[in-house]
Amino acid sequence: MSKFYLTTPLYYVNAAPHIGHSYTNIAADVLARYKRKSGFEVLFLTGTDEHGQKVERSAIEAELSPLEFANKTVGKFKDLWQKLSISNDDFIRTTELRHTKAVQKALVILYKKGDIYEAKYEGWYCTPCETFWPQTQGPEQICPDCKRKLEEISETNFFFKLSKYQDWLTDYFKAHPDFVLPGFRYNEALSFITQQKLEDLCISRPKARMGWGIEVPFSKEHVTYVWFDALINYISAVGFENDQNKFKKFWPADVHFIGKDILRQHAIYWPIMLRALDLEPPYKIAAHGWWLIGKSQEKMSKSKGNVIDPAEMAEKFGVDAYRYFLLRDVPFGLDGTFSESSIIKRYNSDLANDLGNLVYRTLTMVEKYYSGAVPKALNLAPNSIIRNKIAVLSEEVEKFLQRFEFSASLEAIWGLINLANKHVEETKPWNLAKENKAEELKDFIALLVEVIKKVAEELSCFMPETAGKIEKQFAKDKIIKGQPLFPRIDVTK
Ligand code: ME8
Repeated sequence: MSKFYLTTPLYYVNAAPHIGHSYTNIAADVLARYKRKSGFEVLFLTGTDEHGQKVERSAIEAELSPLEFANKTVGKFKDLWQKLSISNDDFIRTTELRHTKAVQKALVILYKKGDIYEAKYEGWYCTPCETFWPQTQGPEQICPDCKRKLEEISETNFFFKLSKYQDWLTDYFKAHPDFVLPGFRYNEALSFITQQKLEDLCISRPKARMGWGIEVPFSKEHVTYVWFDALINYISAVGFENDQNKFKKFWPADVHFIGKDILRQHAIYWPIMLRALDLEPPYKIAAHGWWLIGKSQEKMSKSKGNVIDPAEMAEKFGVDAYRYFLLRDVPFGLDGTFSESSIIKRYNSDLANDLGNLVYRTLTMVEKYYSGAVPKALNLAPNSIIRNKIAVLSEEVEKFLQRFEFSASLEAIWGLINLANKHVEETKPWNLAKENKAEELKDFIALLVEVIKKVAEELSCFMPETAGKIEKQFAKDKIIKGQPLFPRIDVTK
């Protein structure tokens, strides 16, 4: 059996999860479910990033130790994943022994090899991003990434020779045009390595300044820089340090799902770290855009008070409607604007009107004309447009999912739903019934049932609960008619 190993970022535990985090995990979950369904042995990994200054500072504010503080937030992530039907096979915390030992093992290998060296750093530093910005790159002492004020520091640290591998990475990119998807993110990462010389990466922090991290095995005075630590999780979870068989089986990862904010770390630092360790890069990196809030399209942040709780959205609209909205409304890779009114719009049109209506009207007809017994198809006049669409749908969905085009795969599924609804309106089955066209009616209803079963099959990775409900309603010869799947939301209420 072929394996498929996919990952999400490890989220910082300094704050509760928000819709952005849920987006990445939902996308990854759809692919994980899809690959399982296609017969792969799937390993779907998510987890939490628990070291570093951000977490340390939040812990101090909360008057807890960093680990006590992390323990509290980890629960929120785990509960959320369960609530959102995320089917991860593993959850890794960077404070676990399997991880800290793997990080130390990697550090020792690179240090012995001479790819890590000690040097003095004098320059600018962004605390929230935990990033060094050598003077040349920090105009006006503002962080180029987050735009907050930089701090000036001077200290001895350990550095990793990114620069040594710049040419190798450039060649690697050129030989693997699908390494990063979508394509415009690939171009962005490639231009980062072709348009400037890479600076070596500072991979330690002096304990005197920041003590919350994995101790550098060859220096008691330093802990590991949180990004070097966190990236290693992708190999520590599959046994880099403690299970060679598992490691051989699952590495390289098939895809790392990330947001565009952490592209540089994943597309540049990480492949170089792996190369220096004599390991293969991941096959693919899938980088999505951001969910922004409000008319002014702001990033979510605690300080702006505009953070949206995914659990609350799932409670309000249903887990599947929430999953559907995120993946359907914005093509993967682009930014989107999140609002409840856009969820309601999608819900009422795509879920209530299209999908819900098709299922409900079909159940009603089976009940009314056949006392609930699903008729068998006679295929008197096979509807070739619908039949063709049924025949090619799986292939279409597969093609889009291979390139992480979630929205396009949902559109393809809705293509079939819409054809079927249109067919109902054009055929007017109530007339067939009135005119005693029994055989045509049978054929017509049987085709609708076939469409619905196909739709449920294809939707099962996106909307597992809904697909399950539909499959149950049509599982036997006799239908089980329940409540409408997606009752319309009345916006005036
Ligand atoms: O960066 N829209 O953790 P993090 C869409 N610990 N996705 C968003 C988002 C938004 N507005 N905001 C966050 C870290 N995300 C590191 C990662 S990996 C080894 C270490 C999602 O808690 C998106 O996936 O800041 C983004 O890349 C990630 O959360 C950042 O999470």
